[in-house]
Amino acid sequence: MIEPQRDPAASSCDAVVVGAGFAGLYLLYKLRGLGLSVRVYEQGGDVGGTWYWNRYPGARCDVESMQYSYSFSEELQQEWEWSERYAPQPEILKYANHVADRFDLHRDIQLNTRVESAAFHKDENRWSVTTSGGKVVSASYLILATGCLSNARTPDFAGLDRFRGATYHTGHWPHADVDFAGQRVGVIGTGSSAIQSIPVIADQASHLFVFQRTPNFSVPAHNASLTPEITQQWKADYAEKRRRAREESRNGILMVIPEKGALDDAEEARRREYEAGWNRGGISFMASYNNLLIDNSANETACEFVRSKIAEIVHDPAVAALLQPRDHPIGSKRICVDTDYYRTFNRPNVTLVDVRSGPIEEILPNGLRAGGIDYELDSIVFATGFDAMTGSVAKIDIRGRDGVSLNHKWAEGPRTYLGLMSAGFPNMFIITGPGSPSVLSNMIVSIEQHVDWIGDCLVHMRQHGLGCIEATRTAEDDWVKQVNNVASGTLYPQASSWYMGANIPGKPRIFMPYIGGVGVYRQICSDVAAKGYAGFVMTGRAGAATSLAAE
Ligand code: N01
Repeated sequence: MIEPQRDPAASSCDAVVVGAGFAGLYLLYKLRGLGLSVRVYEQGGDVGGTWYWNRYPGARCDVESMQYSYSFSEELQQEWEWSERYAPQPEILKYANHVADRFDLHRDIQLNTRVESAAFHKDENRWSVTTSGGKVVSASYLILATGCLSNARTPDFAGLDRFRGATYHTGHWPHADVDFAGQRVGVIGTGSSAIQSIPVIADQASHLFVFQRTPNFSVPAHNASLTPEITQQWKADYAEKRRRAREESRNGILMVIPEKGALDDAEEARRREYEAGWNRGGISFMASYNNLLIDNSANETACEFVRSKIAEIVHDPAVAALLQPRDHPIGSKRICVDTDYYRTFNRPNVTLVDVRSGPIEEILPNGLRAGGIDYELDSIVFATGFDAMTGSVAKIDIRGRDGVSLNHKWAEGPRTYLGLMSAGFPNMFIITGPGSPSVLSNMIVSIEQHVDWIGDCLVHMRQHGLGCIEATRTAEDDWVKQVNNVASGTLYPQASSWYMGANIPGKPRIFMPYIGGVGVYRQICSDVAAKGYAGFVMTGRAGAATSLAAE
C-alpha cells in the first residue's frame, strides 16, 4: 500500500487526542503540564463522553462516587462534593465540566468535531489527522481516548424506518426532556442501561412492555444521600485509599474480599454472607467469596441466591421464572445494579415479553411484532448496547506504517501490546484499549494509569531525543497470548457477552479486556518502563512540532 502524502500546509501540534471524556480531559491536563501542545477533538456538543451521551432516565454510575472520580489533584478531590452514594448522570456530567473549567481545558478542545481518518508518515514520524470539518492537523502523537462503550448499536430490525412513533437509544439519548406520560412504551433489552431506566419509565408510561431476550443478574444499589461523615471519612484518608485501590485491588475499587471460597462455608453461613452482600448493595456482592469468578460450583451458589431473591420479590411465578438468569455464571457478564428493577414487574402497567421464545420479527408503523403478537407502542427505547471496546476506534480510518489499516489488522480481533499500542501503528496510543483492564475496572483508575504511563513515556522519549515508539510484533503476540490465558482461567468466556464481542453479528469472539487485575497490570506496565520500555522499539529524531496555527 502507498503511504499518503502529508499536506505541508497542515497545522501542527505535539499530540492529537480523540475524545473529551474522562480520558481526554486528563490527557489534555497531563500533556499540557509536560509542555506539549495538544488538540482535543470531541464529536459531542460538550465534554464528558459516556456521561454526555448516556442521559437516559435513571442513568447513574455503578461505582460509588467517592471512588469514581479523579485522584490526580488533591485540591479537586477535596473540594468536590458528591451528593449520593452513586452519582446520577447529570452530576457526573457537571463534574466533568467542573474539571474542564477548573483546569482551563476548554481552550484546547474542539467540540462537535469527529476525527474521520488518520495516517502515519514514517519519514517524519508524524500523523496527519483529518476531522469532520475537513481540517488536517499534523501531530507527533495520536491518542485515542474514544471510550469503550461509545458506539451505540441499534439492531437491524426490519421495518424500523416505518415506525411512526419516537425511537430512542439509551446510549444516544436526546438532550431535550423526554416525557413518556400517557404513552405505551417498549424497551428492548435488559442490560444495565435497561435495568436502570425501566423502573423510571414505568413510573411515567401508561404501559411499559419490556422485550427481554436474555435475563441478567442484578443486585440492589441501595443508593442514598452521602452524609458529611461518610464523605469526610474518605477525604481524611483519600491519598492512601486511592493508593490501595490502584495497587492492591483487582478492579480499582476498594472492597474487602474474604480469604475463603463459597464452598468453604456451610449452606446457612453462605446464605448469611450473600444476604449481607445483598443488603450492602452494589457490585461488591461479587466479593462475597474469593472464587466466584473462577469456580462454577461456587458461582452457582451465588446464582441460586439471586434467583431466590427474584422469586421472593416478583409476585407472578411465571414472570419471576422468566427473569431468572440460567444461561451464564453470575458476574461473567457485567453484573447490573438497580433500584427497584425486579419489583417493577409487579406493577399492573408493566408486561415482560420473552423474545427468546418469540423473537422480534419486525417493527410496525404503530408498534412491533414479536412471536406472532402485535404490540402497539407510541415510543420504542433501544437499550441494545454498544459495539464495545473496538467500535469507536473502527469508525476512524486509521492507516499506520505503509498505509496498513487498523481495521484490516484487527479483522480477526483486536491485537495490542498492553492495550496501549498496536504494532505497525507507531506513536499511536489507546487509552483503556482492548488488552488492558479497562471495562473490568473502575474506568477512572485505569484511565489515570494509562495517561500517567504515556506521560512518563513521552518524557523519556524527549529526554533521549527520540521521535518514534512502536510495539514489537513479538511483544504484542506474547501479550495477546497472556490476555487469553488469564481469561481462560476464569468463568468469563462462558458468557455470550459484549466483553467477547458476542453481541455484534460477525464480530470475532475474543475476550477483549485483560482480567489479571489492575494492581498486577500496573506492575507489569511499570516493569516494562523500568526495563527501558521492553517490547517497544524507540527510534528516530523527534519531529519538530510547531504550535497550532490559527484554526
Ligand atoms: O447494553 P448490554 P447496556 N433483540 O449490551 C439486548 C455499562 N453500563 O447498554 O443479552 C432483543 O449489556 C441484549 O439481549 P442479549 C456496563 O458495563 C454501565 O445495557 O444479547 N434484544 C441485552 O439485553 C454495561 O454492561 C452502567 O440476548 C436485544 C441488551 O439488549 C454496558 O454499559 C449503566 C437485541 C443490551 O445490553 C452495556 O450495557 C449502563 C435484539 N436483536 C451501562 N439486541 C452503570 O454504570 C440486543 N438486545 C450503572
